[in-house]
This record gives sequence, structure tokens and C-alpha cells, in this order.
Amino acid sequence: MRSKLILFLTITLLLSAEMFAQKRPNILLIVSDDHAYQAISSYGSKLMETPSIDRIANEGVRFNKAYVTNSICGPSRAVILTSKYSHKNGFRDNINPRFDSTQNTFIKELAKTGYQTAWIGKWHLGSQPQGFSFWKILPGQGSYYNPDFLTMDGGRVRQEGYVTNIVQDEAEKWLNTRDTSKPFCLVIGHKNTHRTWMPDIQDLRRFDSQEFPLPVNFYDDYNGRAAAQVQDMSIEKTMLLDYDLKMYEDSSKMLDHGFFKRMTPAQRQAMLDYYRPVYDDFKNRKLKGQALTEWKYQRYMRDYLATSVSLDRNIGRALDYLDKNGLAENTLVIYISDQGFYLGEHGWFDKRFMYEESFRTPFLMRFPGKVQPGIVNDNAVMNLDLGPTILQAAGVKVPPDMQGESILPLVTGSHAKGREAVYYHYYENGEHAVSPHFGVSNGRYKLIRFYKRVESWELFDLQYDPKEEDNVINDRHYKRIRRKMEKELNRQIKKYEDTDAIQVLKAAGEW
Ligand code: SGN
Ligand code: CA
Repeated sequence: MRSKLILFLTITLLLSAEMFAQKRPNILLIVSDDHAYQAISSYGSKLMETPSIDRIANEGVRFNKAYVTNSICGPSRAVILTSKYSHKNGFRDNINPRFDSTQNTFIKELAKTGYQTAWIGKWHLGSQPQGFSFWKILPGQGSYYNPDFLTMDGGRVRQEGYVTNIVQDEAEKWLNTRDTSKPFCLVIGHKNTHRTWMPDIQDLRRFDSQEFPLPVNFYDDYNGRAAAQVQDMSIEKTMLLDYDLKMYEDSSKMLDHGFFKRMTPAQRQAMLDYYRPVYDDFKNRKLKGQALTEWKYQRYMRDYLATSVSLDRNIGRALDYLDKNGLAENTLVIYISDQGFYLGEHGWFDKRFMYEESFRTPFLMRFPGKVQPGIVNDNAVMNLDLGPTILQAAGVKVPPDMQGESILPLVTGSHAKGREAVYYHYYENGEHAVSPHFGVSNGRYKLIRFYKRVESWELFDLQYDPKEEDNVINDRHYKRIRRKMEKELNRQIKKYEDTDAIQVLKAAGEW
């Protein structure tokens, strides 16, 4: 009798532990690369349709004012993992690209409480992932075609196909074989839409009949903005006809490049079939000056948007997987890019600057039963907040040294107000010649201190100058605003303990 009672109690206990485990939400975090909100229809883009990302918006919340702390790949992922600014997690730039994986992360916090965790796809953090039940990552930037993957056993495997499709396949494989008695947290890291924007074969011709309007500040003269004057990321001067836009003088040169060399004969043929006629037409036109730059812009848009089509399609596959497997109701889905990107604004591609297009990032979230469908949120939220948000959703305590804040209170009906100002610090002083800078934005005004490459201050009034072309730092009408923003900047620097910024200001006698 007694042993029967013990057996009964044990089973009940096990069952309730299982039920508790089941109740905790699963987490699906999809992190893309260089995906601009200007290319997402839910954000109002007229460039293309993104039905899958729009679906997350319609069934959840779209954050209109989502920012990154440091607009570049590795550093942004390190911020997401640790919920700490670059000066705290140590991963400041891609020049010394090595994330200290022994640090605490939201993944490790989840794992401690019984979550199964995985990272599949682009990682770009130099060191091996730690604290995951499973990982399978692209080495470095990864390849669009027939990508190699690094595996947990120290191996390296090449898989045939297009990267975004394969990463989603691998994610589904892991989901199919996971331990279903535990909740999961899966991070899918996509390479799309990173340079050099190589579309999936099925999407190559997608935008051929479309002409894209030039952004209004495409011909920015960079007047009054020293850092913008010295950058090397313009469509006109920096974007390469061959390497970026696949316009090689002869096809053997094209096929010699590593991107094409690794392709199968059929993939190579598909590339030639598409790009050679474009090249022939281009050659005939004998374009120069602005006509050439504008032609480059059209080609850039066609390739960039085509890689976005594949990204959106595979996000759709992930959502469909949740539906088909009865997981949608109990899974928090988050979509974010590692940063925003310039689609011709200021005449640029790439990112890095604290100007809106790269400072902001697409960020959407679906949390059935917790977040009402179809919300648009205008609070200033950050990639820094992902960790605490996910931990709170999972009912896990947020470690006090994480610098972000859960954004759930902003979208679950409470009257939480959110942060009043956003602090930014970009460090890399290399490729694309963007001067390091830090700054603060309160939505209306933005103050930026550039250092190292150029020493300068910029102040923008975003209400009157949303395209950030008019630096009013020395305008006497903005004297009071300038002082106010300087105070805000100092407050933010102290709050996040950015000793790097303090050093810069001290050296200039400005602290
Ligand atoms: C590569 C690109 C750059 C890009 C950086 C950072 N050059 O170096 O254009 O800014 O990555 O991008 S490429 O010729 O190799 O494509 S990030 O997404 O990794 O931050
Ligand atoms: Ca990136």
C-alpha cells in the first residue's frame, strides 16, 4: 500500500513538473543581418512586400523605434546575448572579432532553468558558442551558396543549396529531434541580407521590371558633417561594379571569384544566364556620372531586395512550422536584424552611423495570449532589451548586471513608460572609414560626438530635419537644447558606465 502511494505521489509530481515545463513558453528568436526596415512592408516600405514579417506584426507588435547600441554585426550579437553595451561585454568592433563566450548570457540563464537552447546559422562572434544544448554555425560571414557549417564536434561540413533555406532546414531538423519534455529557445541566425547580396536562384528576376525611386537625400552634400564627408560607403564611389553588382568584364573572371567558384555547375550557369545579359546591356549604355551612380542604385536594390525575399520566405517557413506542430500558441517569436542599413539614403549602403537608418533596426514580436495582435509600439526599445525580455517571458530572474530592460510591460497593458533617451557607441575605425562616435537621442533631438578619425559634434532636430542633413550644433537658436542634450549624454554615459566615452571627453577637456 505504502509503495503504491509513493509511486502515485512520484508520478503526480513528475507529471506536474512536466506540465510546468510545458507551460513555460518556447522562444524563437530570428536574427537577420543588415535588414533595413525601409524594405519591410509592415514598416511602410513601398519597395517590396514582406508577408511573413508582416504576419508577425499583424499577430503581435511592431516596434517602430527599435535601436541598436552599436550598429555592426558581431558587436550587436554580443549585445543581444549579454544584454550589455560593448564596453562591458568586450566585443567593440569586427577588427578584433572575438566574443568572450565564458560570459553570462540570457541563453545560459535559460539553460539553468531547464530550457533546451540552440543557435543555428550566422553567429559571427569569432569564438565557439557556449551554454547551448546545440549549435551549428556559419564560419565568419558565411557563404550564400553551398555554405560551410561549423559543428559542435569540431567539424566543418559543406551543404549544397542556398544559405537561408539550409539554415531554416537545419532549424527544423533540430526542432524535430529536440527533447519535447522541455521548453526550447532557438536562435536562427540568417546571413541575408548581407553584402554582396546574392539572391537565391528562384528570386533573381523578381525585381527586374521595377524602377526604384531615389531617396530624397541620395545626393547629400554632407555639408557641416565632417564624418559623413570622410566615409567610404557610398554607392557612387565605394560600391564595386564587379564584386558587389556582379558586372564582370568577362564571365571567366566572375566565375573565378570565390563566391561563384564554390557553386555547382548548374548554379553557376543560372548566375551567368541572369547576370551576363545585364552586363551586356550595361556595357552598351556607356554610363557616366550620375547616370552610372543611379544605374548602380537600381542594381543594388534589385539584388538586395531579392535576398530579402528569401529571408522573408524562410521566416514564413519558421512560422508555418510552429503552426503545423501545435507550437504557435505557446511560443514567443521575435524578429530582429543586427542593425539597420542604408538603401541609398545619404547616397550610402552599409550601416555604422548613428543616423536613423542604421541606428534603428526592424524589431517585431508575437506572444499569443500575452501581447494583443496588431499593436504598433512607439517606445524607444533596444537590442539590449532582448535578454531581459526573453527571461521575463520565461519567468526567469534577470541578472542585475544586465543593462537592458524587459519591454514586456510596454506591450502587455501596463502603463510603463519606457526609456526617455537612447545611448549609442560605435567603435570600429576601419573598413568604410566611419569615424567612431557616441551619442544620445531622445526622439526629438540627437547629439553625436565623433572622435579618432574626425573630432566633431553634431546636433539634429529630428522634427524639422528627419533626414539628418542639417547639423545645428553651432546654431545659436539651439544653444539651450545643446546644453540639455549634453547633460543627457553625460547622464547616459554614467548610467551605462561607459569609461571609454569618459576618456574621450576628458582628453578633450569636455568632461
Ligand atoms: C564585411 C563587408 C563590409 C561590412 C562588414 C561588416 N565587406 O567586411 O561591407 O560593413 O562586413 O558587416 S565584404 O566585402 O566582406 O562584404 S557586418 O554585418 O559583419 O557587421
Ligand atoms: Ca550586420
